[in-house]
Amino acid sequence: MGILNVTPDSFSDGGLFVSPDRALARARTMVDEGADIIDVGGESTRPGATTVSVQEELDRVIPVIEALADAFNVPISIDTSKPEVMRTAVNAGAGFINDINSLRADQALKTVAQLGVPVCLMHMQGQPRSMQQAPHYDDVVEEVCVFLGKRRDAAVAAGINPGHIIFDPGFGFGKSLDHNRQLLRGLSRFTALGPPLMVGLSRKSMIGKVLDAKVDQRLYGSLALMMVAIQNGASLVRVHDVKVSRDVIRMLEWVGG
Ligand code: 7PM
Repeated sequence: MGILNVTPDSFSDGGLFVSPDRALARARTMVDEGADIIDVGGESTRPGATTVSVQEELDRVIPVIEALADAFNVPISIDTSKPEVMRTAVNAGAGFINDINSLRADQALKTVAQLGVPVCLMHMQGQPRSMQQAPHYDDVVEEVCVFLGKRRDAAVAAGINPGHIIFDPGFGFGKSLDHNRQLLRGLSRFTALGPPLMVGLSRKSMIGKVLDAKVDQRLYGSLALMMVAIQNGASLVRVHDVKVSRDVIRMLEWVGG
């Protein structure tokens, strides 16, 4: 899954891809490099970020989704927590919902059940604005497992097809460096829950902390963690750098599981 940010304050792309033309060009590169899904996000979820209005988010993402749907056959994912944005995005051509809030917004479960598209349920402790202030767990792997299981139960109870559910432990979302490390080491516990597992590790601050590296110096660290995640059972990876990630995956496939 290639990341297409359409937020002017996006932490690593510097808001370069706001206009539909630029977004389309960036998406074309990722498709050519082997992306299977393009994840379009218009709501910054970085720690400390403030919220965006429904209208502002629609204005950012809908023209881009329409242009992508017109230009490519690649599935489009909408990265949002807002039911109105989910609905409008799917009507504009998106076929996948990526919700860092795990459909906890009012009407989100019902909306996705009606739309009938696959959905990624991600774990987050707290809210983006404050989640990195003092993340706490007694057993992070166990607590994330329990959370995802509950969200799956809520989704299925709301009428979402169980086969449409994907899990994501939410690296960096209300987690300390050591919590992220424990999640990576314990990732196979999540695969055992059933749904396919997605991970987002690309350029995240855990890499910056370990390597003392700014966001543009985190590529090799991202690839290393992605490889660990795949070896521990992840089947979807959300990345900025599609070509090099593809190379790593092809080499892993060549070795064989
Ligand atoms: C800090 C934390 C900075 C997160 C930036 C981010 C994920 C996601 C994002 C993820 C899924 C980023 C983000 N991360 N969706 N959206 N999983 N499913 O790195 O890990 O782009 S936002």
